[in-house]
Amino acid sequence: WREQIAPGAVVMHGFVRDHGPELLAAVNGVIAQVPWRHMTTPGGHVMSVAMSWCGNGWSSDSRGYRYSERDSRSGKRWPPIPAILMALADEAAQQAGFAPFVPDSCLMNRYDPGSKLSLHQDKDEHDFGSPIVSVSLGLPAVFQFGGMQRSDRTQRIPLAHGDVVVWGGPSRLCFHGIMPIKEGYHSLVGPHRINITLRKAL
Ligand code: MD5
Ligand code: FE
Repeated sequence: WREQIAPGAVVMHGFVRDHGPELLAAVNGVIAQVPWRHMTTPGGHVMSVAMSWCGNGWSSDSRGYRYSERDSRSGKRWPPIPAILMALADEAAQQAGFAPFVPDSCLMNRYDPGSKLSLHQDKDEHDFGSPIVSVSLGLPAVFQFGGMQRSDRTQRIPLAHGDVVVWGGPSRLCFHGIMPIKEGYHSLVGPHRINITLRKAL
């Protein structure tokens, strides 16, 4: 079922529940080329979440965060976004009421038990008019969804394997995070949560 949790924010429960194997195959194809890595924040903290990406990639260093079409080490483009993810992003965005959505960046987060993502805003993209489409696979999570100020009160939203959330309109810049993932084992994904986000970054 579909649930609007705020203006522009729609949770599509189970939207991709029947497509786990194909989605994981797409993730693994990217991981073979861009292995999971723990990024260091501009503040010098190593993230508990492991990341990979395709389309425009993401980087973090002492100067801040940014998107880039090439790997600065090899000079090569990051791998393309798999077709199944482009199609899913467009379908979910349309059903949530957004115009055709053509993402140019796909970030993947792998959470192991205990991993978390502290409250933050996604504001390194150049285009805040486009939504972000987020896909949850594997272990469940509790999503924290706040307001435009870090200090605003947050709602806790459970997210399960196969859920898709579209974050657009006024929700695009809200503070959000992921509470520490509980121990567990998912029959398809194993002891992990994987989140895939599709974005228009550049
Ligand atoms: C996750 N990832 O579950 C989340 C899903 C990230 C990140 O937060 O930055 O990689 S995306 C949730 C999201 C995106 C954009 C806006 C809002 C939430 N929001 O306004 O709440 O790993
Ligand atoms: Fe985020």
